[in-house]
Amino acid sequence: MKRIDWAKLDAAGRRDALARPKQRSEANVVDAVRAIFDDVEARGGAAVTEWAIKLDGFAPRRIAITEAVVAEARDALPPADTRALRVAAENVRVFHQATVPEDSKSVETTPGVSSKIVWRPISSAGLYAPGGSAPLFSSLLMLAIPAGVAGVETRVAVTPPRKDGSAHPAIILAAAEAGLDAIWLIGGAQAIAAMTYGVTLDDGEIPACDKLFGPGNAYVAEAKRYAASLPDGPSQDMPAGPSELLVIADDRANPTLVAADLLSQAEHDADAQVVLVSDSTQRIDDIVEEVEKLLEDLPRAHIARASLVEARAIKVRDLDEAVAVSNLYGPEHLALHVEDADRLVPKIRAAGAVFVGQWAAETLGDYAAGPSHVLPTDGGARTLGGITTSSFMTSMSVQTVTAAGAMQLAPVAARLARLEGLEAHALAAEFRAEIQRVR
Ligand code: HSO
Ligand code: ZN
Repeated sequence: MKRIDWAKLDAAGRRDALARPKQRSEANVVDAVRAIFDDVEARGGAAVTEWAIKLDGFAPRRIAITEAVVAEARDALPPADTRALRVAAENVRVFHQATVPEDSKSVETTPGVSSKIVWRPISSAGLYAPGGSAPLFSSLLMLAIPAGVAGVETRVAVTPPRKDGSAHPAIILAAAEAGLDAIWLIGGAQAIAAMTYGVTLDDGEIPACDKLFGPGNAYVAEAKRYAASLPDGPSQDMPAGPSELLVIADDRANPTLVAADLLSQAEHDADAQVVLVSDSTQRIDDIVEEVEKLLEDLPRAHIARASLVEARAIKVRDLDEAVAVSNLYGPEHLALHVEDADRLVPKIRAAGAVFVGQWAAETLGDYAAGPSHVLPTDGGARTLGGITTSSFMTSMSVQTVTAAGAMQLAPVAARLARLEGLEAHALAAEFRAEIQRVR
């Protein structure tokens, strides 16, 4: 871990200390994604199949989530795994059902002029669950369940095939828990291109989706970004790159718990971003020592070590300064290992998810607390929230006007229209008043 004394840095030094390394959107990634998209646009399903075989070794496969398929997946796992998955799914469902955005009250701004905001589900959502070195069936739950609760009619779920071309049984069970009727085994930019243009494949159709969701590697992130830039293309949820965790620890923080939390994100990815901020040099020393100790027995220590090369331990003056550092960084996850952690929450302005106090392990949130773990990275949390049911919905204003309301507001609108030089606008307002006067 790099040790940093915040007090010794000037503004530029502080910015550098919190900078995320540039690793994505490198020219080769951009070019590769462009080539795939251009090919899929021109040749459709044939291109998708060829790219999938070339890059992952297998043609895209649709697995229907039938009773037989689910039973087979269940048999392949210990019953305790199936039960744990069910508990997680249930918590995610309950949380999202309770947090569906509600239509606003109707607001009368002028007598007879009333408006409200109403929410509607989007029609189709493309859901990407990453594969890579670990099958992230949890990400499938965290996307597909909120989408289902929001009422999205068409949920298209994709995930890369395993090395042998199959799906992990937990992916099948997660799809079943989320009520999906199928999951497509296809990953990478080719999967995103398929959901962007809509393609016909040997196993059926992947429809063009209105919005694309989910974390992924550099190619997937660039593919989503590119898809969203296309005229009439799908929108995307957020930049979701390698995992990030910032821990604020005071001098009473438990070094083992903090170290375990830091390693839990470092083990995701060599590019994972881990930041420790503390007002106690002694505690930083204890935590760094504990990290080394725990690393010895971790199966993914090589990945965690690679991530820790870029990790930072920042000494600050006090906890207010720690919060300021965190707000500047805007971490995907923020863990508060401090006494009376509740006290800090009102000061936090930028984080995808906040874990309050030593019992709130990020791991609990990653799997089973309820809120979605699909969250913005790369500083996105400064302006964007993570996935909620509202991510799968859109809102619109509904404006209702009585004759009396039109009479009263028409002169105001007409004047402003003429001020902007828009005569037809002015007439559209004034006619409303005039037809009432002649009646
Ligand atoms: N921490 C990841 C989510 C995850 N953790 C999936 C375990 N599995 C999101 O940044
Ligand atoms: Zn995680």
